[in-house]
Amino acid sequence: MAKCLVFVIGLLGLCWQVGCGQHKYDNYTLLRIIPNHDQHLQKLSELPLDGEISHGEVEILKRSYGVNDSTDVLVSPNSKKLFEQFAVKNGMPVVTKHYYGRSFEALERVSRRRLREAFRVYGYNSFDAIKSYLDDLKFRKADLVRLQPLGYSYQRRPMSLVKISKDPSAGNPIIFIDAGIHAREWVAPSMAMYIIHRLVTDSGARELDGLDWYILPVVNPDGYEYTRSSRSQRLWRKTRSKTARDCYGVDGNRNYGFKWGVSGVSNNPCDRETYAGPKPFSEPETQMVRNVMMADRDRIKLYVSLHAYGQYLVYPWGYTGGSLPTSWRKLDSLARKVSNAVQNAGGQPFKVLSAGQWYPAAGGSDDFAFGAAGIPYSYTMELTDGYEFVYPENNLATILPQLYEGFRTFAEEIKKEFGFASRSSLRSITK
Ligand code: 0X9
Ligand code: ZN
Repeated sequence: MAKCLVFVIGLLGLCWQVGCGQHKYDNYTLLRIIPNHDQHLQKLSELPLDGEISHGEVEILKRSYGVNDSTDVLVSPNSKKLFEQFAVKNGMPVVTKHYYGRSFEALERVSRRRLREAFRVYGYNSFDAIKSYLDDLKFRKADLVRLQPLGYSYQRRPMSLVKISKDPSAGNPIIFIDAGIHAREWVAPSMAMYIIHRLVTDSGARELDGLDWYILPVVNPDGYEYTRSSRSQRLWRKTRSKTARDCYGVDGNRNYGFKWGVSGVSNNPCDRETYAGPKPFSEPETQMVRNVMMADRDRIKLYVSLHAYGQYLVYPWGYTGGSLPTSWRKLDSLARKVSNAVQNAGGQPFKVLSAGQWYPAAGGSDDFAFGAAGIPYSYTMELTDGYEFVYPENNLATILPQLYEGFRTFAEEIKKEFGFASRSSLRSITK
């Protein structure tokens, strides 16, 4: 009886704090600020404004990379006015867009209904559906597909690396793609799965000649499933490890052990966005990606981490905007070729620049791949623009094939530079 009373009082306390039946983002507004001057960019780079806007009330969903490229912020009812004043005071146009409308509720109903549905290539699938599809693929396409168990996520979900190769013993250059380190960026795992689908179904495709592909479609399955569990958690970003009393999750893309913590991170375990973790590689999920990179660091020539949103294709360094790698021209030129290929297929071009010039943030997987594992081409690809994180599922059938053309270009170019033909022509030159 006493226990029961304690429970009820606890529940009432919780209701008082967050409001029963209410969701974290109820009445939040998405504000879109458009800088049209260098000074505006400077002002925006100072966000969030400490002291003015308390933590948890404002989430920066996307930053500007230059003038006329929007900064998107999700603001609570309390901080909306402050933010609008900030924009107006600094002379920046600000557009208001309500984020949690009825369409979002409908989306939740769909995903709930589909919780147990089978895998769909042009869809947002559950982690279980993805896993079953891959387990099955391993048998259906045994000549091409192998699954390498990597370990378990924090909540004990089994993770496997999908290895696709016509000849695993040939020692081909490897393209390594991962997706879904950020839970809410649903389009990324769908892109990764589409790449797998194309690689195994396109008969006569050249992408598998002289190249091996490693794909990890959901790096953060705990977070991913959490965003699928309810409308109120749709915008969760981090992992789900317990980091403090009542606080969960680490930003996996701040957790890699290269220049860890030097810029663009939060040290507060309760920060919903960019907490870097208690130490580098504190998360089993980032450890697994690191292990894949390090085990084949000599053969992996291209690493692409799939994210959303904004249609950016960025390369190291991410931890600083103050310097570029000596090979930045090569990184830049390959990215532009990829962007052109996507555009020629009817897709949107990418904004190409270094990640740190966009906004500095340390501990990303791209910097680790490039700076620590020595992978010569490393990118973060931010998929889609115009719908923030809730990209309409109906559009996937249009955009995934367009984006795939970018991956074909990646493959062609990596083969040209590192493939068997290039190696033998090199040998004949050096002979
Ligand atoms: O901030 C991030 O982790 C990435 N953007 S996202 O909106 N998907 O969260 C960009 C990462 C770019 N790379 C580095 N800063 N190292
Ligand atoms: Zn991301």
